[in-house]
Amino acid sequence: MTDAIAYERIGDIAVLKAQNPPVNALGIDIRTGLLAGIERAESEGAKAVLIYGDGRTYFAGADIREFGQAPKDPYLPDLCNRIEASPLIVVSALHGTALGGGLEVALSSHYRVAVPSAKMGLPEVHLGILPGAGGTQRLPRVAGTEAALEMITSGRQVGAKEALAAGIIDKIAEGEPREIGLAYTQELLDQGAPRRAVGEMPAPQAVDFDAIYEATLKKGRGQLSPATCVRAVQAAAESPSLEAGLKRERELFMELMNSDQRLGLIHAFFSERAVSKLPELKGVAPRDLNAIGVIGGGTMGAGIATAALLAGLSVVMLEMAPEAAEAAKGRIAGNLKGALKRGKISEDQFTQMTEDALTLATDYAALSDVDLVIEAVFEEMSVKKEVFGKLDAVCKKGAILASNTSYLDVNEIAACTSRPEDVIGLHFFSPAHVMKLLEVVVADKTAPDVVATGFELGKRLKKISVRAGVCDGFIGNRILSTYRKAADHMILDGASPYQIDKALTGFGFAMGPFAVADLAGLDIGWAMRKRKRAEGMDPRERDSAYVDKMCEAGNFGQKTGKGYYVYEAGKRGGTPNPEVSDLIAAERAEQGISPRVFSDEEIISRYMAAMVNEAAKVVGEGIARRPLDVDMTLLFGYGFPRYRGGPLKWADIEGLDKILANIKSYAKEDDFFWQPAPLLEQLVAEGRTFDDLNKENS
Ligand code: T1G
Repeated sequence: MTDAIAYERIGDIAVLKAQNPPVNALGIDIRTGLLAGIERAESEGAKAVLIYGDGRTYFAGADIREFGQAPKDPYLPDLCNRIEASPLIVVSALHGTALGGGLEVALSSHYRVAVPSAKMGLPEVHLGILPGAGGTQRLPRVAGTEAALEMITSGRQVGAKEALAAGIIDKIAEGEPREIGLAYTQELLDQGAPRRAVGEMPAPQAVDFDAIYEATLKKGRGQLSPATCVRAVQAAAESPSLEAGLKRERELFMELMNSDQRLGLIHAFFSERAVSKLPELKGVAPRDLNAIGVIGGGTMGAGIATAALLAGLSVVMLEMAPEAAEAAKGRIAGNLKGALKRGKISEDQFTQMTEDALTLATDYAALSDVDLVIEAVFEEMSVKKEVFGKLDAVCKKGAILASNTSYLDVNEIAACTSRPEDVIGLHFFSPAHVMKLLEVVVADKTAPDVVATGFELGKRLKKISVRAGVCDGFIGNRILSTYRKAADHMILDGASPYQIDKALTGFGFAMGPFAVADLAGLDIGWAMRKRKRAEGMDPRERDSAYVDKMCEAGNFGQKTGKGYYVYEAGKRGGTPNPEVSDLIAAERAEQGISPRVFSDEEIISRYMAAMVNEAAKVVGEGIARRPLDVDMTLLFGYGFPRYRGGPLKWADIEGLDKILANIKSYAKEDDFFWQPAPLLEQLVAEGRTFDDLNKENS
């Protein structure tokens, strides 16, 4: 026996308790312990076996950290078959989250009881794989084909009630898993209940698997695992035996296990958890965080206030005039009504948030007692300085002064206060109560406990918080402006915005850069180009004015009904705006450019090379601490396809030497834009990867 599984005998029942915190992952020690426990129970004449998990949960799946290593015997699929084949009745008592291989162990047990709060599911699709220990064969046998297909292709967790109704579990009981497990097992023994192997149940009904496969593939936008799951469940319905179905499941599992998408999605899984863990914050306690102030009740300010209210914080919303404050409240109430409609909050909670937790104010004095203030006013340095000057005068000692600026220099903002150590950037993404990303922008003098409080706020708001240093555009917007430029250059040289958007949605992005520009508003980019031109651009930098002409004509994208695309009321998406092609043709003629043909492959290579190169500069300069910080920023703030793991994970898989070679060949046309990042050249020269840096800096 291993320590991972404790063996105990209670009467006729052999009790196997899993003790592998934090989530009883089914690593080698657990698997070895389970097999030894079953064999011991059988050899010592027990009549039944009870399996349950110590701590916060039943098995939450295979040990993902073992993926990619040489598999060790006993293998999970074999262990599940062995449990099911036991002559004793085997009972699993579920609590916490019985997920993936965990639910598969439960399904190979003969009976399942759960506490009311238990959740269960087969989320393997989210890791780019499929349930590989019999889940695609056993779940449809107990829950039916459609229900199993929905659970497996979505990876959704279901609650105990829904699981009972679906036939996944047999009983719900209040109490500790050990107690309800023992009671139920004894009840079964007293009733003389038979062994009941799910695998011996009739094969599930066949459905139109081809149609479901095609629909799932389309919905996956290039992600393979959900559609591959359909083929595995199809094997359950169409195979002559369980063994044959399990064999097909294994083949499909290995196909996905050996895929780049599996690498990308598992990188995303662990990076999502690592990104808010900074070595420099070890042992640094955050400051108190109960009441916050928000200045500016526009879309961003109202979204930030909404996120804070939903997280249980009290909010003082400061506006310049009562009407503006009421309008802000209206926006916040509108956001909260959305949460009410989706059942995220109750009517009472809605009222409590809008009437008690939210306070409107027009006088800065109302902010004198809050723990943290977030400024979300007009993106102009002089306005920011005026606001921070006033905050410095009224806020209590120890209050944190944060700016939601998306570009401006947080050091310069901090310098206009007497307490730069209490100033930080908290860059939310619109809509702020929906978008998961939060850039925590650390200025030169920001105190460690202020940084820790920024991350604490992110955790409370259920954000993915990423530490960023101060530079123009921090991590995300800086990299965005570079790959956007690469796209603009391709348009000047012959590509069309629509071909570029199509190539990148084919690559997995939810939207292409030009559809995104229309969504965000073309006036934002216009203001930025005007600011840059006023500051003076390097003459070697390529520029194009055709978009400015669209803006001068009042076409700002979705909000004006026309931009790169034309938008009809009530219709999703837009159709290409014919005026754009004319403007581009005129621009090329003016710049004396003869357009050439671009393949989708070249468009993606150039776009991604620009993104990876700038990201390598951002990491090289320490603006981002680790490559995974960049990956999470692009995943949660810029629609980068999760199954590719992020631009730097993608680059590792693609091959850094290949990307550097591309950059060097593009530099022959434009050596001002295509300057290889020193870090990229260093990694290629040393034969190292961005993942090596992640490991060295975590
Ligand atoms: N393996 C290894 N480590 C795991 C793990 C797992 N399955 N699940 C969680 N952890 C670590 C996690 O990295 C973190 O570590 C800590 O536990 C707490 O997790 C054949 C092959 C269970 C709902 O996909 O969804 O079975 O950061 O911060 O928010 O079919 O973790 O502290 O060092 O997320 O309370 C299928 C994955 C595997 C479930 C808990 N199972 N886990 O959430 O805590 S594939 C999954 C989760 C499989 C078979 C196949 C969540 C959770 P650290 P946490 P949480």
